Amino acid sequence: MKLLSMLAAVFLAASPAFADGDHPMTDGTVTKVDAKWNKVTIDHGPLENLDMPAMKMVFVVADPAMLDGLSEGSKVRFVADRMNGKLTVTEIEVQ
Ligand SMILES: [Cu+2]
Repeated sequence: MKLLSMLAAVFLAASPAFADGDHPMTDGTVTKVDAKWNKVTIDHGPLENLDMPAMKMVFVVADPAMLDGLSEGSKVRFVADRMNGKLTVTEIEVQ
């Protein structure tokens, strides 16, 4: 039973239809990718879960692999949250 629910969780996480999760995804445009420091600068719309208005700012990424496929000018949808005190991208997809 445990294994089955784990598999279900993996399946749900991998399915774009469920990507919204707890937080709605926010639109943004990547303006800089910093692979050395696992950071990405995003010109983003309002982030309701962080009570943040639209702005351009630097985020840490939860997983360095998230930077693959991102480049200056990429249109993205993403979720950000505070992790260990740092504003961190927890999900991101290129439009
Ligand atoms: Cu911001």
